[in-house]
Amino acid sequence: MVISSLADSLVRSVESVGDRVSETFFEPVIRLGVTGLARSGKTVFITSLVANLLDRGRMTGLVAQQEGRITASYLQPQPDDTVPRFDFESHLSALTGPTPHWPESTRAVSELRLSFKVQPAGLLSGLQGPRTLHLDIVDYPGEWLLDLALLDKSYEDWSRGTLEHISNRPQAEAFLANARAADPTAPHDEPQAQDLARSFTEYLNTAREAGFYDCTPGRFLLPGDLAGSPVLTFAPLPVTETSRRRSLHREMERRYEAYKAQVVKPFFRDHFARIDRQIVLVDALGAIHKGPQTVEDMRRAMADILSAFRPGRNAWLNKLLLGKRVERILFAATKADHLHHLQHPRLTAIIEALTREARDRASFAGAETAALSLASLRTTTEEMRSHNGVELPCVRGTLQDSGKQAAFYPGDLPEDPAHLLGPARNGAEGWLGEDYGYMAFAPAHLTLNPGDGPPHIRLDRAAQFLIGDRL
Ligand SMILES: Nc1nc2c(ncn2[C@@H]2O[C@H](COP(=O)(O)OP(=O)(O)O)[C@@H](O)[C@H]2O)c(=O)[nH]1
Ligand SMILES: [Mg+2]
Repeated sequence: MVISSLADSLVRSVESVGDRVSETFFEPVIRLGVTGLARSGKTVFITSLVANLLDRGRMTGLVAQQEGRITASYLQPQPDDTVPRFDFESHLSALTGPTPHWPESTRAVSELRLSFKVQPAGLLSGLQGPRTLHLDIVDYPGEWLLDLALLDKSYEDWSRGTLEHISNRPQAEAFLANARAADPTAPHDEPQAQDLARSFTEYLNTAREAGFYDCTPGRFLLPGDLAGSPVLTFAPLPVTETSRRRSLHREMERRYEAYKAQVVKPFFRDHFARIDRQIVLVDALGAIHKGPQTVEDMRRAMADILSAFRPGRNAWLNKLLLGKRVERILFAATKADHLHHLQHPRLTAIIEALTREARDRASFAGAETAALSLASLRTTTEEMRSHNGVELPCVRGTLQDSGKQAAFYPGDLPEDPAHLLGPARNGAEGWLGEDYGYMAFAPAHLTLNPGDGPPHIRLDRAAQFLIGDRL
């Protein structure tokens, strides 16, 4: 059972503190990055993955598990003392406790170390004892990868591009009026700077809620402990020529540069550059429900996010990586428990098409890529229901809002993903045929058998792709 093995793993983690230092030198470590845009399902994914790697009854798709070679797995103190620990225990008890609920959203990077004792496979299996492998899982917001593009841009370029890009967005009206009213050549005035930054941040948040994904600088949305500091107190301004020292323009520029140097670069240096394997989570169903514009916007954001994995694109990053590559990247459509399994291949085809460009680039750069659809936590059961004489493949679960049970048919995803992505690319206002529904389900009450983690869909296949070759 999850709870007992949790207690057990905590005891073990205390025992093992003493020999941590020697371990790190001789025992291999895989750093797994978990990213995706806000609400794509990162926290739930890591929580369920770890729970299912501790109690592996539902992980038959993980070959080492199938072969009975994983003799133990346990949580350990993570190696990076300055990174917050991923709060696995609280998140798991939210999902699997007596009143199951979704964990609260997190706002920053966090990390967790899970270690395995594994019996070697093949010829060596009888000769060697078990070896130890550490899996460091790093959770970070996908929005932070979008900031990579800022490194190439001066404040003027960024301002011009941003103002142009958002000029037609109703969410940006208030900020744009503010920015137009400001005189960038006038002396810097802190209340005015704060006012501009505030209305720009408000724009970013409302745009994000309206379904736009291209909302950078990323840390404006998830400020964490930087909230209110000067590195987050700037905004794009209509600047034409260089202004005098101490002008609003020059101070905004200085802060923009500080954001790049003190927020963007440290993230890439301390976290991104050390990743060996990566999973990118995508809430494709949520975007499809919102409509073609959201789908297109998400496709672009994915392409931008993934260009970080394309070495050579950015000179600074290239130098930092020194030839190190992410070896494997998995693109996963999350929350597949909203669909009957008959529709899963179509969802997978959509995620493949959505990330196509990015996947091609990554594989040119030597990273192995794959796409699949998964549910980190399965909240539904499947059933067929007849409606006007047609049998519809539905899912049934507990509705998040009312707590009532309901059967749900989200609509028929097209066999050819181009039927969705084409109209999205061409700027269609709505889907031609049908609308795609979306229902928020609450996590189901669970009674887990000993040795089983929480129910999921294809989490084991994801784990096999990401770490299976090293077990
Ligand atoms: N039905 C279902 N919903 C999920 C699943 N994973 C995430 N969700 C939903 O998506 C929300 C955001 O997930 P979370 O992991 O917090 O996203 P994050 O912001 O990327 O960390 C959750 O609160 C759930 O409502 C899943 O496997 N199944
Ligand atoms: Mg999260």
